[in-house]
Amino acid sequence: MTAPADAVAGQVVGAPVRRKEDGKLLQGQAQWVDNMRVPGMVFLGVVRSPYAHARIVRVDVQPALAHANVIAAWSGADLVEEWEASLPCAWIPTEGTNAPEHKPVAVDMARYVGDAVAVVAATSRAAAEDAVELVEVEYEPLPAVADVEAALADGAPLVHDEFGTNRCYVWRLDAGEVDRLFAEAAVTIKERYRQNRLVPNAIEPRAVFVTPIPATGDFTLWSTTQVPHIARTTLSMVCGISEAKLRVVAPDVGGGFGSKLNVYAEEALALAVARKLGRAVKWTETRTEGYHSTIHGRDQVQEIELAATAEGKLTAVRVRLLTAMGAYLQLVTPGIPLLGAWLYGGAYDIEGYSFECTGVFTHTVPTDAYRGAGRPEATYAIERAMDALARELDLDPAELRRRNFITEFPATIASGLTIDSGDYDASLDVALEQADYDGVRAEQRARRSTGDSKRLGIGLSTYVEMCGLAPSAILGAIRYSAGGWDTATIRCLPTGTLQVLTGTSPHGQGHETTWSQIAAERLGYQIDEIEVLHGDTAVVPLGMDTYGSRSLAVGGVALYYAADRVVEKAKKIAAHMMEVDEAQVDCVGGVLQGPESSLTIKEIAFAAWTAHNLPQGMEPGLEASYVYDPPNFSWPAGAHVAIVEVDTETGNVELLRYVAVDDVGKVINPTIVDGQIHGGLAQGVAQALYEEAVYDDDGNLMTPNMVMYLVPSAAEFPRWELHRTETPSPTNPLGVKGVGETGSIAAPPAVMNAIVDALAEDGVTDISMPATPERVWRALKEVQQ
Ligand code: MCN
Repeated sequence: MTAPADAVAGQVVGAPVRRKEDGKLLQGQAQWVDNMRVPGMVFLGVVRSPYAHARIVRVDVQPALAHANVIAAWSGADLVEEWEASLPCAWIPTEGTNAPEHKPVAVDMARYVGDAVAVVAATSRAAAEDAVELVEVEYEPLPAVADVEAALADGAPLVHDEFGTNRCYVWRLDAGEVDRLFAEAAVTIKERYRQNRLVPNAIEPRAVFVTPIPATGDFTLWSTTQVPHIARTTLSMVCGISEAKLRVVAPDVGGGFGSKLNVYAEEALALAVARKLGRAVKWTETRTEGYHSTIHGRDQVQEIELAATAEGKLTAVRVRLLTAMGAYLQLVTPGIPLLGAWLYGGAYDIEGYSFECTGVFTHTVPTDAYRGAGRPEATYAIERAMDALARELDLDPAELRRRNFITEFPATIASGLTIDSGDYDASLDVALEQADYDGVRAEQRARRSTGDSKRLGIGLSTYVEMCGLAPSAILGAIRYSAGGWDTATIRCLPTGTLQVLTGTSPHGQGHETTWSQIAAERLGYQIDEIEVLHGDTAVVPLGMDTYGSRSLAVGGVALYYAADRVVEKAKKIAAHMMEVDEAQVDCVGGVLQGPESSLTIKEIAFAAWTAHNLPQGMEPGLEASYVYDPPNFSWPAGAHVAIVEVDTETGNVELLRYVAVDDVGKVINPTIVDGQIHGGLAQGVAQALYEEAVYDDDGNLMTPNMVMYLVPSAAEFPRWELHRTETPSPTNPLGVKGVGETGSIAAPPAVMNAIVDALAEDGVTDISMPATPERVWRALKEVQQ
């Protein structure tokens, strides 16, 4: 794909440049892991527990070995020597956290439906699938628990006997005199919400392909991962392979939404089997297998209390969470609720803050990062509670928000972090105007007065979130095991093209385009002259990958600073070539202007390559790198308005309109930003209206595929109405904030507030997500009794 004609140097940042990535995706030329083939490769099949909790009495792989196309098969016990460490959990929030050992294949006990108990290697995928059925496993089923509250009850079946409890950890954050503020408050409210468990549904299922070189002990692991760098470090530890001998490649990756921010059993397994057999190994999940083995999101019970004056000025917020870990701790499972821990006060100025989160083991698929990770949960609780408080005070929810917005920036919030910049009133102004708030309220009143069975509801969500993960020192303080920096290298090639190497690992976010825009503008290249390389530890050895809407605010800023270094060196060379003082050379849009002549960066790059005439002692070549550790998170915010029609006879909810006003600081590419918001909104509305992973009391996943788990399509959504306000972030020279998760963070409370707003006069004050017609209908029946 070529860039539009207007995408020339100096005008590129902020332009709606078409995505460079899309040509190969649309024309079937992408490189997917599952398409890779080499001679002699074998296919893995994983035998998974059908029980949520069962002792593994006996595993007999002999019947599978008798299959003509089966090469090998192993029980968990057969493989224990392969593991030098547990599958990684990089975030143990407290010293006393109960962190279980986590082997890629269970040995004595299966702890969730889907837990791996044996592995087969066969010459074709079909044979591997057949052989999985042939392995004989004798289980002793045990009682299971799938619900966080039931898991903490006396006598609940234990997920890990050795801890004597299902409590994983308790983490607290307290600021200000919360008890006093509650005691003195004119009004207090206490709400209880449930975060439905969600199944991430990336278009591309998970897959891993390992090619070993037995003679040298080298391995290349191709994975559908968001985190090739983290995978290399951690898998080398799990499998006891020198990190220098392990290359991890994330080729084209078809979405992840957090679910591929992980290091999975199957990746370790493929490595171990490749080592054992000395042959290439492939594993690709089926969708149903993925529902049972790829992490889930959310699953939390929330209790939130607000204290306020009679005028509706918030004084304190108190929060208690029970969060499902699932059966094991995956890469960042226990840390996910902590990513929301600072945000339960929302965009509001409060004095006292108390947060407590209890992580709870259940016999279910482990939870972990899913788009928004901790911030959708926080935003949901505070935004729903604000509407509850507005009802209590008989105030308009927009007015209540205005009375409480933080207005001075940078703002150190009660929970202790500092919001970089914002203008929350401005976003709300645009949102209310665009939604025609007063007009919709008038129509709502009119419908009520005529007793229309189709009620109108309008819901707000004035969110703020923290992304751009993250200052390494803060990550260290909250016991995350890695840094939050990222890297960029710019290599000016002699023939007038540019290579940009980034430590981020896009899987749908369009980094090749936006990184090209940043480099083009700084250095005077055309978009098509720039090649962005990523996702291969042999090409970009240092990086922290893509999640937490961090890539632009960290990796993109690293690129900006690397460009500074290129310019710095180019100036020296230009001054030398022009025979003037360096101070007399200026660089604008990649042109080095001296007093009498000018040179482009491309010309300097060629001169630096020939190295015929460089300043004394200067290294040849024009290339620079930068490792950037951000001084703060980035804090996008905005105001979203959902307008719904609720049919009181059937319980059906129709989302009529959705107006989203987002402030993500300066925008590099408005088309990509809009696309990111579209996707996030779709997932946020899906959480509110459609999606829920349901477990029965025995720990069986009752929604094990897309027939039972309702992933909406574009047909279910209205045309998203997107608008922007802009408060540049002062913490980075691009002025940018992240955008990748804003939609999924803001949307659920906007939609649910709209539904409750529609039914408030009927007496309905809460409906759990997803607001299915049945749930809405039942809520109405309950209040009518
Ligand atoms: N951008 C911009 N201007 C801004 C902010 C961002 O032009 N002010 C551009 C960036 O340059 C980048 C894109 O928007 O091209 C997203 O940037 P950013 O907000 O930094 O987010 P990341 O690139 O770090 O992506 C991670 C984020 C997360 S956490 C999830 S989950 C998510 C998401 O991105 N998963 C996605 N978006 C996704 N999009 C797709 N297609 N697939 C996924 O799995």
